[in-house]
Amino acid sequence: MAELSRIGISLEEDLLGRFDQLIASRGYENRSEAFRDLIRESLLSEVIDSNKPVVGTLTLVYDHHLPNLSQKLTEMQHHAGTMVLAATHVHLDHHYCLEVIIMKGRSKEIREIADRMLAIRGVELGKLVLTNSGAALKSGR
Ligand code: NI
Repeated sequence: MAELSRIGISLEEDLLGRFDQLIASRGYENRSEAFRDLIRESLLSEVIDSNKPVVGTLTLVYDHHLPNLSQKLTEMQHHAGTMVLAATHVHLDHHYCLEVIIMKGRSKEIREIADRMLAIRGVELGKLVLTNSGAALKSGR
């Protein structure tokens, strides 16, 4: 673990009270870990908005009875080439399939691919989560 620095923060009592309630409801055991996570999140959003490579996890739920839908999604993944690291398919029930597609690349390109997949008729739910290894947060790379 990296060397720790101690800092003091001044906050309005009311704000601190609300923060303590929030972190307790999320299961944090102390403020330090909650602050660290908030800082990491802010730094990560900077990385994501930059041109640096990130990892995207796209979750899709779609009706596989619609003609050509599965093939269309597969074709788009082949078209994205090496950006797609892995894809997992789960048959949810008689109608619906869940697919999780893990991609690596620039956030703009990952968002474009995700938006195109989400816009296809028959894709009923979906969400893209962008993240990275955290290495870029530590060293500023
Ligand atoms: Ni399926």
